[in-house]
Amino acid sequence: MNREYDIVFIQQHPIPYFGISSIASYLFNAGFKCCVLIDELEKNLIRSLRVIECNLIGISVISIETQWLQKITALIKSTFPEKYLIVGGLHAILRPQEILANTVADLVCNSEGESVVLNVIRELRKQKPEWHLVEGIGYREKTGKIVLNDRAALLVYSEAVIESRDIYYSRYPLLAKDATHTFMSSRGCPYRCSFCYNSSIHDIFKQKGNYVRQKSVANFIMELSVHCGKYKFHSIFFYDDLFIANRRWLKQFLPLYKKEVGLPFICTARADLLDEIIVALLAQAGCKTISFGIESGNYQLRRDILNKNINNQQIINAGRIVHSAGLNLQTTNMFCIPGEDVHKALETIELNILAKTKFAFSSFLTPFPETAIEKYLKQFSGGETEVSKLPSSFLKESVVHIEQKEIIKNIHYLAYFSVRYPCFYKYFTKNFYRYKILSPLFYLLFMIGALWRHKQERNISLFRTLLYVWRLKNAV
Ligand code: B12
Ligand code: SF4
Repeated sequence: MNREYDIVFIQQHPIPYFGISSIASYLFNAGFKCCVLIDELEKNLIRSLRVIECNLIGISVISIETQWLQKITALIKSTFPEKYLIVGGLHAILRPQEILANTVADLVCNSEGESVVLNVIRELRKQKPEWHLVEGIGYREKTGKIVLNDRAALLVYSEAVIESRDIYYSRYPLLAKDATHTFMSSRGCPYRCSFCYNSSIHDIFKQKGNYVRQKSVANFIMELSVHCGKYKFHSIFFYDDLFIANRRWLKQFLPLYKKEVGLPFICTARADLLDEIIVALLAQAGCKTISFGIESGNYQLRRDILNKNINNQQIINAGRIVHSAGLNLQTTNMFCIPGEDVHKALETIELNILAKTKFAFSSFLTPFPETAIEKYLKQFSGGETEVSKLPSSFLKESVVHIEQKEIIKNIHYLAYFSVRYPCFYKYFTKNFYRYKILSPLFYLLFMIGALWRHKQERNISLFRTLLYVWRLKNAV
């Protein structure tokens, strides 16, 4: 039997997306119906679409997914030429023109999707939609000319809307079985590290409200409690860009969280915002792991190239505070940064060891579209980042040209074990990192380290870890 919806969302990877969940909750609150199809979980996406009665299809995309987007839009449009296709997501916000130029989508959403999708649905109910009236979209005129309307105002969190992931779990119960569920209390981050989307997003929405927003404590506690009441899981990962950004909010939230929810959790932080008081509050509320970006062990690179002005001593102090409170420290690090040499790359391992990092995550610096680092690298290579040339994962390959790249790649592959076991660093890494021929072996070690880190951080069995990684194999 056909089911009727106002919009069906499509995404590539088998994980609940916060963006789609938020739009779905907003629509539900306004009396509209939607559902989601995950390409990697559907046996035959087109067949699934056939049994859904819906005039509007919305696809979510980040910059690394543009090839998938081209393929999927072409397939859907050739099968259902009468349906409207709207593309949203971070890449649509960053490069809306490019999406309309390179795909057969009818509309692009250059803003946050909540109010935009609502207005698009309403417009489609008119006999003749007037797309020039809808803020936050781009479209093609009959002549083929691409028109981008003004961006829509940023979402204001409403107490009436409780974000829910039922749209996912009703169709894919398997997703609800993850041991750790992720939540976001906020959008954006007040800082502008050059490699992060926050370095450009503030300017994009300059006239449209404050990009950094947080749900009220009451609303977020309600969201967590409703979710915990419905689904069984062991721990929470607060996936906010910077969970500890607002100290006052945190001081209200943490005691209530302990009382009403009480599950162990991991959260994101910045070394220069951590002190004994905040770490103690986090620990009392059930925090087990704090994650912050060291990025590079070299202060000049961190400050001048990455625009993260936190000095080594602040990082070491923060790490020690976390450690003394009995919590694990997880750090994010990057290699192949312009100006980096082997010596500076090794400093990254050494600073992590000094900060007593337990789980070091590392990747290659990747110039994602419209970030400040992309603009910086343009000066060397000329031209914008061609998204089709971005590596499908920033864990294996680097697109930045630096002299000692092949050796630095080895240091990255060995980073996890080097930080976790300083003896391994002293006796193995330091003796072998220069041998390019050993790269495949080091990459294998990197993958084993990544698995092990995931298992330990979430305190789950190896079997569950393998299942999770297998499911997300195309997204890591
Ligand atoms: C969760 C997450 C993931 C998830 C899900 C990604 C997703 N598409 O949502 C997974 C694990 C799959 C993932 C993977 C990767 N990620 Co990621 N991820 C995030 C993270 C932390 C949160 C995304 C999020 O939910 N944001 C909050 C919601 C509310 O915002 P939103 O998604 O933009 O949604 C709003 C609008 O875009 C719009 N919208 C969204 N979808 C749709 C659909 C329609 C139809 C419409 C109309 C509107 C619309 O409305 C939404 C609500 O307002 C972000 C950082 C961040 N804070 O955004 C990084 C981020 C998106 N990831 C990033 C990267 C680099 C990756 C990886 C490449 C990393 C890697 N492993 O190599 C991979 C890519 C995998 C692949 N091969 O495709 C970068 C992307 C840079 C870029 N320009 O694309 C980010 C920005 C991190 C960063 N700081 O730079 N990621
Ligand atoms: S502190 Fe983290 S989230 Fe904030 S801009 Fe820097 S990298 Fe992005």
